[in-house]
Amino acid sequence: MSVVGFDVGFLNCYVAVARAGGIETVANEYSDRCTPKTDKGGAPNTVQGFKRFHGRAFSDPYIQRLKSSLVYDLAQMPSGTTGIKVMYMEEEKVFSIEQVTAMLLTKMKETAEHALKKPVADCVVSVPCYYTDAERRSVVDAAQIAGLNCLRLMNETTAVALAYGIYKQDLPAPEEKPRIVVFVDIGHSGYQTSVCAFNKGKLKVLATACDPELGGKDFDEMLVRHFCEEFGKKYKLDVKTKPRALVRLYQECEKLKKLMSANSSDLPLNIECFMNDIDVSGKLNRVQFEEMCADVLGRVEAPLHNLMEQAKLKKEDIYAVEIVGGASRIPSVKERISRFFGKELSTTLNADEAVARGCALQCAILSPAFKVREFSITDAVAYPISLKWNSAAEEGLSDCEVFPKNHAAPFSKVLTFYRREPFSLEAYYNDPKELPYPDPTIGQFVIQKVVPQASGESSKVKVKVRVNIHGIFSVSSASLVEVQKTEEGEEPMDTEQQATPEKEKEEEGNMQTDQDETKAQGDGQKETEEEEKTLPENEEMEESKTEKKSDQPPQAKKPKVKTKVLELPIENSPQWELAVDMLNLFVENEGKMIMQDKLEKERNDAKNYVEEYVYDMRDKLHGRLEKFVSEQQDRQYYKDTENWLYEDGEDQPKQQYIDKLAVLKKLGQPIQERYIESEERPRAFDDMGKQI
Ligand code: ATP
Ligand code: K
Ligand code: MG
Repeated sequence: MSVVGFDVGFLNCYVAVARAGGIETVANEYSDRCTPKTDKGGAPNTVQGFKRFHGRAFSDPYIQRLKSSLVYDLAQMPSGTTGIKVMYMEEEKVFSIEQVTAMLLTKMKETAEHALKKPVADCVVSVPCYYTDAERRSVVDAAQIAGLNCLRLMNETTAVALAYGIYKQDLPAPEEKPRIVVFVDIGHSGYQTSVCAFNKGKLKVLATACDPELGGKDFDEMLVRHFCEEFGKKYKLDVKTKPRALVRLYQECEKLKKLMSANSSDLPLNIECFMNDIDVSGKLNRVQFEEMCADVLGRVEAPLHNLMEQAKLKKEDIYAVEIVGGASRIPSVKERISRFFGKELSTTLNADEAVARGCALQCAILSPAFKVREFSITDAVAYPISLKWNSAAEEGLSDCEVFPKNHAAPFSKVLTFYRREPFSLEAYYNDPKELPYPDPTIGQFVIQKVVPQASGESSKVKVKVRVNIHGIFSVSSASLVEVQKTEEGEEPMDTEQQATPEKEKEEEGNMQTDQDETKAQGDGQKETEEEEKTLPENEEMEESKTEKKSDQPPQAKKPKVKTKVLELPIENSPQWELAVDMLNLFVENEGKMIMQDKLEKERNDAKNYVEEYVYDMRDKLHGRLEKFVSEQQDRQYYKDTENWLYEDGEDQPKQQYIDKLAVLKKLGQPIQERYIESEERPRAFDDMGKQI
């Protein structure tokens, strides 16, 4: 069984694999199966930067705003979600975001398989901690399309925290005051922070705060803007009109930005034949760079404030501030963070690899095949989640916050309703202004097959809601407690008292919790069970309690009654969920494309063999084999094949190359044989001579 972690970055992706000796990271590139389909020339030959299109409607203002700045075109999928126009096998196609990410994951999977020399299925995939449910579900689907078994979607900052904590020998004992560490990850597209409490063998995420739109790309943007202006004045060039030039300018500006992190002196930017055959040049130093990026830099502090406020921590409580992510290397970014906390920053983790390594470590913990140090990870809910439902008493909508912000995750809770018929629950994020996302809906969940008790009373329905190991909310199960008549034929009493004794505790409140998730997954993680104390304003519960009290005083003696628990079917309709038949189709298509890739690779290999053979023979035919060519047309045949490879032979079916190679070898063999014979003959005589 394989143990693999995937960091799917906006710009850079990393694969980490676990071996007996430890975790090893393998960088890799974006999938080149498809190329961007666009009428904007000069596009790169891979599709990149699509990480933020998961779980979003095509009409989402974020998507619409980004559309014009992309080097590829977007399209609306039949379901309303976002797709990408690409060229696949010289044909224009639209792939859904799940398919595009699946292609990337397929490539990363192959990289891992190559490193481990065995098939890979189990893995942990990173996502930004600010991803919503729809975004997360979309990534889980992508993993499935790629034939992966994603054991956990792991928040990037949590992966970093695990990579930090698991090897630390000096963490406070479980009963001691925890060590509080802040993690900052600034990548190309996003800025994430978290604050975690560490004790021996465990970490708990206390809070997270992010700016999903602040990253290295914003600094590139400022540089590009600056040089567009400068080249406009200096060379009278309108760079924005030439996409190819613009793409090159972005690349050069990114390089310049990186150089600037190590140098404070003037640095040159030169691009030959930039536009209209003009060479351009400019220069910049760090002070100027920081001036033009003042607005971007000004956004570094806000999430840190937010983080500390949520966790109700003071700067003195912070043991260390660990920074990772490529853009955390920018000196002025570091300075801002360091100044905020009033302390030196720690860079004990590998800035590029920490996320992938953390994911691989989590995969190792979850994998029964791998023995690692016990380490429990409690993550935090990123956005407060509420449920609303139609009140049974027809008094309109009721609602209740089931998971407040920063609530421990994974986590399950049980809600109790008293109903006579099927009912529906709507889950939503109750703080829309916090959401980097226009629609607060999480999904609709219909609890089906609810019937009244034989007595005509409402049935007690227990609904289990949870935030699972991927950080995704769901209504995971529902059951109805059916009260059966006693043998003596007595009418049963109120439901509260008929509960089995060990269940009684649960029913004190109408919301009860247990952290079954990790247990269900069998990952052996021990997490402290918590009891949820808050009672939601559940009218039904209140009503039925009052009813009960008036009908049957609780102190009445308990009759012998039997209860039966019936599992109820739930109809789940999460927002922007990929329909099952679509998912299956995508799985099938990915399989076909993997086959196609394989065929294409074999075809290429066959072509390469012809090429190699021809070039090898060309040299030899002019060298040591020269005098063994009896027929001049043989020599001509090699020449012709060489030309053919550049013309018709450029793009032929695999069999053509195999046949060609066979002919070449057939011609070449007698020549080689004559050569060997002439070489061996004198030697054979020598040997014979010695023998005599
Ligand atoms: P995200 O986390 O947003 O999905 P990512 O994981 O692909 O993106 P990283 O690989 O962490 O991003 O960081 C890439 C960014 O870091 C790029 O903008 C890159 O230019 C920038 N970067 C890398 N090295 C340096 C450096 N030495 N100085 C400044 N910026 C750098
Ligand atoms: K990365
Ligand atoms: Mg990253």
